[in-house]
Amino acid sequence: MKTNLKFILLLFLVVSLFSVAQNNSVKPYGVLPTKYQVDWQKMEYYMFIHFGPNTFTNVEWGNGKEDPKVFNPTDVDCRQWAATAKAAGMTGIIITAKHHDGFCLWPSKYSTHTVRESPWKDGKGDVLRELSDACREYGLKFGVYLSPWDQNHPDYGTPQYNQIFANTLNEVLSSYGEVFEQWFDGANGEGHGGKKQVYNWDLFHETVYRNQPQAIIFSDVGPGCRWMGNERGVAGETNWSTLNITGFGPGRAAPPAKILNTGDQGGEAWVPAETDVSIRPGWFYSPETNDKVKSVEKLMDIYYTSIGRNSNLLLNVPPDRSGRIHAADSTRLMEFRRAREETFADNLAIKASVKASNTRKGSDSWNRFEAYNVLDDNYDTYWTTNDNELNPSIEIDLKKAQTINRLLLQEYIPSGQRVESFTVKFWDANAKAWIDLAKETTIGYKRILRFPAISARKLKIEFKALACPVISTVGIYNAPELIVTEKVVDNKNKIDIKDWTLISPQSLESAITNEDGAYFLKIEKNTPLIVDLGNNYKFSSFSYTPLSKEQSSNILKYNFYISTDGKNWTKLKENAMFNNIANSPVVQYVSLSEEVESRYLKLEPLETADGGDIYFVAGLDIYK
Ligand code: FUL
Repeated sequence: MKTNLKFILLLFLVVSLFSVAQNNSVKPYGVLPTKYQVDWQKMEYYMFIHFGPNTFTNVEWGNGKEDPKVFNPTDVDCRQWAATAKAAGMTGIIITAKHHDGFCLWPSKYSTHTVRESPWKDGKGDVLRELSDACREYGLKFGVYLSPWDQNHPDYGTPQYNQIFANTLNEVLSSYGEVFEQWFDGANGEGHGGKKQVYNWDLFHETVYRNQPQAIIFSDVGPGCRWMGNERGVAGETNWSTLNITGFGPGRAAPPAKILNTGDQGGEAWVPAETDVSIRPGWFYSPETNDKVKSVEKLMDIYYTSIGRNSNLLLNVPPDRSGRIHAADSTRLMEFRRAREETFADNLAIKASVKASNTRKGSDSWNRFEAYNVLDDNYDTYWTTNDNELNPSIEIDLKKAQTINRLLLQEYIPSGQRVESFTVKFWDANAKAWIDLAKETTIGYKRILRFPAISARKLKIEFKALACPVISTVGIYNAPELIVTEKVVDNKNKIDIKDWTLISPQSLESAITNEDGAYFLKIEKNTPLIVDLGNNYKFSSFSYTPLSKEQSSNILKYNFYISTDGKNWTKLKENAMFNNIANSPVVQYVSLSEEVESRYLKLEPLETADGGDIYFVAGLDIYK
């Protein structure tokens, strides 16, 4: 009996070894994505929703002390969000179930700061229920953002809070069906009692996987996918899906933003990049930004610098105060979809022929590793070479000279990320020579190159790979010029002030700086900015424009004063904060509690975003 079993096992082993040899399958290289990570990467483009008390208060970070009654949308319509996402060509929606203010968009058992305490639907509403149902109805995947930083919870900053947060997570992840992505914000500030929390990430991760084994966990360092280092939508041109994670963690323990932007070649874990960026200047809705929705050109740019650079795109579209996606945003999303469709409508590669410098031999009667596999629409068919071919090339013949300006490449990532660099050349029929068109580095799941239109019949792509390349797709396009449909409307409420003078610092000339074509003031931190508007003006909000570069010496904490005579000052904001300015240095709008009248403005910096002793000002404006 025993011998029989051994014999059967041996036979099985021989047969399977034989079939591996016959198949001549590609050996995977380096760390690999899980099946769930491959499925996630194929989702490419999905919606972020920031919604909560901040929607109503014009701030980016609430402080947890807001009255839950401020959350009072008149017409929440999650089906409209889902219909918009679907029509925009998106594959899912991730919602801020709980942001840093601690407010829960569902009636959580573990908090007293939730929709239940708000007037919305007489406290009987549940945004997560409505949205998860709507996602199912529209065939979208559903994901949640939960901030461990909680400025409302009385236990934040104590050892018991970690378990409370795990319970909160458990509640969400067991109540609303399948969750494709769990978004963990690394922000870790002070809570109620002025204390910070040491997060128990192991406990949080275990809670996610127990409920949702397939969920992709986002954080600065994964494990499912990673932040790509900025909120501008620009992933690294070189972008490895692999990252060294030992010794690093989310938030302050994260690797430098530069590393998150490019990943690590040969990194120890598969942690692909996700690009999160907002369609408006801020993450939350504000009426001030209705005319600042990103243009189609900007969104197309972001498409190329995210999805076109081996990253998924999580585009934030914040619902307005009624609880619906504003027409300005949904119109733009549809224009963006049209622009993508027009760009990629006609893949000239489909009608082309291709030959490779080397092709791996398969066992099948048709060779499943042939180069023509790169020309079809099927991601799961690919061209590959013999194991020792690290510098092979393919030549594509378009059959006649064609005008082209885009090239799309995809590696078959279940076999790992293998291409280190590649060169694209085109055949110049007059010169009778191959001319260099582009020299680039990584490909990964998807890489799209833009270049000025050329006329070419033949293209050659030369690869330099760490292991024989496995190329799933080559697409060649002639993208039409973008027709810009939007008009840039000036902010109607902005007060135009012509005859202003600078009182402090004393000289404008000594403070002004020009870097990369942008003018801004560079001032010592203990010198306040004082402006004489020349006349008295009535206004009810102001804005500070920082230098638009992450982690700069922009103002983080400040006092703001007004005066009619330049001597007696009224302090309107004390120890206030331009939240999230380090990662997202966009114009900061500040509403005042009532309309005021003043001739002089004083902005007194208390702390800068990088802790430095100077601060930058690119603009200070007032609004009706
Ligand atoms: C950041 C947060 O601090 C912002 O408010 C926003 O939620 C963004 C997506 O992540 O870390």
